[in-house]
Amino acid sequence: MSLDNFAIIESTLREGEQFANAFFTSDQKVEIAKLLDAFGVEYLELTSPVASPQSRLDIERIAKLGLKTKILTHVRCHMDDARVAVETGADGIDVLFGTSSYLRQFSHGKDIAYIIDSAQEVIEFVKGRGLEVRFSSEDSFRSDLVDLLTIYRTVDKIGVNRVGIADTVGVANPMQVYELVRTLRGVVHCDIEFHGHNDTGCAVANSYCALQAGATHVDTSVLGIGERNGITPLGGLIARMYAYNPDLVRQRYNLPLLREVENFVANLVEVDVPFNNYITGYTAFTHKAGIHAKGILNNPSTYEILDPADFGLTRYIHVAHRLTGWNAIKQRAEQLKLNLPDDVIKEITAQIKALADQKRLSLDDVDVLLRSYHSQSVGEDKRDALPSA
Ligand code: HCA
Ligand code: CU
Repeated sequence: MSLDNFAIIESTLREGEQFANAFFTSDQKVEIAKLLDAFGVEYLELTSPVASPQSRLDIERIAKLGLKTKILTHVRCHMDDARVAVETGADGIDVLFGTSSYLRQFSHGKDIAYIIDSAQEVIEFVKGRGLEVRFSSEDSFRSDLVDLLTIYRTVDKIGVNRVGIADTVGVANPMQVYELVRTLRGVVHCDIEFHGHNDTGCAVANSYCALQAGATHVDTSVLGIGERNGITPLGGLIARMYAYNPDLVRQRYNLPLLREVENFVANLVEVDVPFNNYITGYTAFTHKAGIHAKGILNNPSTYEILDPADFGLTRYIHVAHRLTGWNAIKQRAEQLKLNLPDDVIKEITAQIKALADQKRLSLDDVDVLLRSYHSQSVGEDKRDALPSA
């Protein structure tokens, strides 16, 4: 399986609903679903229909919208839930079981034979209804490897479409993810999904390593919202995949919509988009040091692996500070349509650096200086041109 065949399972409307500040009305869910569909994600995962009556109605409503993206709902690996889930109109059901010793001991207390029996019943039932079914084990990285592989091998034989590995507590590192997915790839024939929490900042790297090791599906949410500090952010995964294959990402996704969907969700859950957010952060395309500015002006690829124009964004060169360089100042003069020779630009740059050693400068300060030099030089030109008395 090649990295180019990855699919995004966008879980803002499931994992994202588990974010502390999340409350989405039915209309807001529809709006998020439509935006993500227009963006081009392959799947949307929606909160379990047994979570609440409105959750069930919302799946039914979204499933009827006729979106291009496939609709999944997410339930416990239990017939009570599966019976309701198959009636919602969803295209597929993601089922989940806790296999870690913590969950077996402190949560549901079930043994592996019981897990396999329930999985078999649920998978056969969902498949019998003609729907796609995924089986995933919660807290996979703190589960016994032999147990895990036994369960996955069995569900693969039963005919599950996909098995899922979940780093529920965000404990895994990229090499561990690679190892586990690689091992699993040798054991099952079905697709493999990765769901990674971001407690130690590894979610994007872990997702990418999962794909490198043969996973086919990655779970994301807008801005990474979810339990605690969340999961793999959609924008982060997009940035990562773009770095790997820009053409593929440009073809598949409507990239300028990323900022729109992020702003929409940020607003609903009352958070700001972080300044250092992947792609859309306030400083994501801002260049500062003189050497960087010069490189960018000559060829943006010198310091940019992502082209802001692909995302409907623009780069910004920050010139008003002591790390500035004359190439950046010259560019600013040109933007202002002030024609000044290079030696004058260099003199102005020296002045800006001296001033910036004293205080924080604004772009206005730079502009005032450029303009005053310019009017001086124009004045001199005019004087030169005056007829001599
Ligand atoms: C949870 C469940 C889950 C499920 C992931 C999956 C997790 O909220 O605890 O279905 O693959 O992180 O384990 O989000
Ligand atoms: Cu999760």
